Amino acid sequence: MTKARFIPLPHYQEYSLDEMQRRAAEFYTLMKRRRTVRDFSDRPVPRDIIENAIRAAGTAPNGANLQPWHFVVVSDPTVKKQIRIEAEKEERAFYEERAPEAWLEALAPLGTDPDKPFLETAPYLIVIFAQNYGLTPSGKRVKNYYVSESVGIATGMLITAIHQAGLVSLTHTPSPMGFLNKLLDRPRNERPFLILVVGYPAEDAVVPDIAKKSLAEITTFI
Ligand code: IYR
Repeated sequence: MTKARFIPLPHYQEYSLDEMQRRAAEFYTLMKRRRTVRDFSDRPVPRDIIENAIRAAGTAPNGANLQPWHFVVVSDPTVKKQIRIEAEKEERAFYEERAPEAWLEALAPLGTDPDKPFLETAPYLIVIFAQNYGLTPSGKRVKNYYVSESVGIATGMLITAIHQAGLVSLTHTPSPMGFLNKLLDRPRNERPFLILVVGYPAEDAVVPDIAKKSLAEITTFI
């Protein structure tokens, strides 16, 4: 059995109560400005911003610290186009055949449809893969734990990092997404989790007029 090794908690920063309250309020102010955007500009974005956002995502808490994720950053126009073609195929089947009426009704306020031009317009598609199990170099399976929770948390942190940097993003989930393994040459232990579309908003970008639930609606203090 491997023995645990401990070090003093590094870099913990305590703030005064005033400062903590100010920081909490300020962070909420920052986060409530985030909107999911579907109208992207093709303005280029320096790669180091994406690299640091992914580094931030990679700090996420996760099952047994096995870090069961892989991020494929797509900026190649040919690959983006292939992803768009495959995604729109699935989306057309979803919107025109597969989606139950109630699902389409739930989506109606968002105004989404099967056309996904942003998959080509935006400078980056970050395709997030969840590693259902690990693979040793010799091909042996290693169990991973709480994979969806871990990758979900990392994805949330990635979205936050992108917003904090001053860019916009869209969580896009063509379903099924199996085509991404083939297109991006990812191994069989990985399943596509979602595509995060990243860039600047188009100058004339619009977003649906929808609201978040209030604190009282989403919280119970006991
Ligand atoms: N995957 C489709 C449909 C879709 C589903 C949900 I739930 C959304 O919140 C938004 C879209 C699409 O990307 O259009």
